[in-house]
Amino acid sequence: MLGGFKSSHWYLGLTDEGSEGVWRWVHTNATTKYTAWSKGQRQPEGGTSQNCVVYSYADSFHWHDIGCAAECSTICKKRVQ
Ligand SMILES: [Ca+2]
Repeated sequence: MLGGFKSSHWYLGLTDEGSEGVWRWVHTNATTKYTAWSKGQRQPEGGTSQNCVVYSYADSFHWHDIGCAAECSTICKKRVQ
């Protein structure tokens, strides 16, 4: 069973590590056309120290930027036949 931060935050595969404030999908390098940043917590807020995006369960699955070394779960895409 997962616990703590890892069970409440999931990496999306979106980062601004290459250029601060320019959010790109790691699998295509394309900039994102859609965002769902948390408005209540004024995201993104982390500057150069927070370059990866997670869904936050505690914030109705809105997006937060966090440090890329944080231990979170991941979401994977798989083709179903
Ligand atoms: Ca950043």
